[in-house]
Amino acid sequence: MSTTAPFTAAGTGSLQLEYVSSHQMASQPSAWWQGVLGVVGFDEPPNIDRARIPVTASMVRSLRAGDLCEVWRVASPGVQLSSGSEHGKIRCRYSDDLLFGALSIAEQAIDARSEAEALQRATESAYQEIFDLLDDTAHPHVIRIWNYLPNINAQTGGDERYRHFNSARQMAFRKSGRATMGTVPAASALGSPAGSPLSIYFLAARRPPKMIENPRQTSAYHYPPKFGRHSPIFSRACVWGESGGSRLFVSGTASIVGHETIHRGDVIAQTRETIVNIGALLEQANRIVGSSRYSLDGLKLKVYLRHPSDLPDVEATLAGLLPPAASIVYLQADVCREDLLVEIEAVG
Ligand code: 3EB
Repeated sequence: MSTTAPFTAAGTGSLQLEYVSSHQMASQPSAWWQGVLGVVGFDEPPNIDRARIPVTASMVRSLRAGDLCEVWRVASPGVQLSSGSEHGKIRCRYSDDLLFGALSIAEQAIDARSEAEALQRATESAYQEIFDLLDDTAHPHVIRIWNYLPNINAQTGGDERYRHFNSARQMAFRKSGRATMGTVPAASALGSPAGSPLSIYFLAARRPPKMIENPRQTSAYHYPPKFGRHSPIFSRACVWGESGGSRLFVSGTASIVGHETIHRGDVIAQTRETIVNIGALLEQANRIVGSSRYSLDGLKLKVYLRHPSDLPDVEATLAGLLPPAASIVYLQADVCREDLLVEIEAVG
């Protein structure tokens, strides 16, 4: 290994996503920890005594396995990561190629005249901090970003909180001079319980990903104004890395065809439609990598249910569509349209 370069090149193919319990995590060897970019707990931040590793929580409740954590790791032997640092509100850790970052902002702590203004300020400052950090660390390309905002469907100041979030997110992209369509990150935006902080985590890279849109769906950044004055800024999916070791990031995907929600009130049909949408993204991804590298069988899925009582129906539906050994984490979260009962994101 080179001792002069600040970090050993990670090799783009070595980015791993693992779901492990905090118990399993505690018994990992230091070689495993050496490559950990960041750890995400669901209900609450996991209790990890590794001060330098960014640890966060989405605050959404896990519906099955108790204390699973989402671990993002670079698995190249001998990889050297930055030691983990704080930049304003962001905690991050990075290799030459990849950066994981996380931040949480309590809206209540923001000086504003209204709830809507506090949420917008929190969102804009979060994104501003992220973009500033990435300019500094030379990982300018956001690949994937996860947004968890409390009470996502609640009305305030004459609009839904998700829509205020969308306005502020779009403003932050514009102010930083970033594109607001085309080369925008893959993303998820979900509701966390009232009183939670706005919680955002992300992966960024030195080299750009290849963005993917879904031919069955209107691009989110082209949604008509009836879904909000400012469109959501995200791509349906992206592929990052060299073809042999690339990773596919599928954004939060739901039962939307064109720009309309379909199968209102029918969680089973919504689940099926969502898997058809993910299938369409897999096809696009395979076209980009020039092989049949990606399939439903190889995905790690995160399934968000609005109503925990829908879990048996959704599990049974997915059991009919996915292999028995599929990696699926079920979480309770409000989805960003009131008529959506389920949303699924994936990594391949
Ligand atoms: C949709 O397709 C469902 O606002 O970042 C999915 C993924 C959704 C990301 C976001 C929203 C977002 O419009 C909602």
